[in-house]
Amino acid sequence: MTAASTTATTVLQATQADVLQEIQSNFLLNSSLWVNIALAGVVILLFVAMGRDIESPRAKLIWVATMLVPLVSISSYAGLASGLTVGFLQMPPGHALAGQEVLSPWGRYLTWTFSTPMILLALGLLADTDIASLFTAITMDIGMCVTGLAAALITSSHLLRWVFYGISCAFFVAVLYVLLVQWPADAEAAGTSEIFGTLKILTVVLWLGYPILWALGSEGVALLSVGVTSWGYSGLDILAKYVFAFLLLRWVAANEGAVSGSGMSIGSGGAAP
Ligand code: RET
Repeated sequence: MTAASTTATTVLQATQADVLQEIQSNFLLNSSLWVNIALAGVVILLFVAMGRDIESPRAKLIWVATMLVPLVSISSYAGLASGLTVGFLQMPPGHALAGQEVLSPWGRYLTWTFSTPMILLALGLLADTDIASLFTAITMDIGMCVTGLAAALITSSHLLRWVFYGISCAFFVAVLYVLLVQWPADAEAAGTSEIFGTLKILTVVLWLGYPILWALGSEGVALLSVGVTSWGYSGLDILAKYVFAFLLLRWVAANEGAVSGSGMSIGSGGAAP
């Protein structure tokens, strides 16, 4: 075995304990994870309290979907902080960190597959959209997360990392189309356009930050360190998840009458044909 391949083998065989040690020795990275765990814990308790009087089925469904956002988040960040969903990857030739062992918090991309559909479900229910549109947004979003995970994990080819990044962006465009073009009309018809408009802008602006951060961070052109990238995602998460969910739940709790449908009307609802 050559010296280079011995190093590669060692890197790939890094144990969870090695990864944990690396995370804990990086204050910036470690703090970006624990701040979110603490915040998610507080937010979960707050949301339980805020939703205790909600009774109508559709409002309840919005509440459960919204509650799942910090619940997935606390699990996701605990996975990252323990080292379970973080690994060392050896970047392929052509990458700015080619040949180096780079710490990859891939668990983030995996758990977005579960949290972001909940955000879209809550928004779709708020807009009282139809099931085809809801299905489109959620499946395109899952496609975006899974191909984003692939882009982060590929170590065989630098080009293919960016090919998957491009595919993920294409899925993202479909999500943006539904959010910006289809659902505003549905929300208008449902009488929820004011709060929908606020949450739509918050979502679109913040979600655009994620692919930018990916491209600038160690997964992409490596202009930002792992710790700075992680704080970037943590900051975006705080706004895109907790602030978003708080605004939504506060509105639903105060305006339950406006979303008091059965919660089973999806499929027949939506804007005018
Ligand atoms: C990636 C990289 C590949 C290209 C694109 C991405 C988009 C990610 C987004 C993530 C949103 C996450 C949220 C999480 C909350 O729990 C995967 C970074 C387009 C938009 C809101």
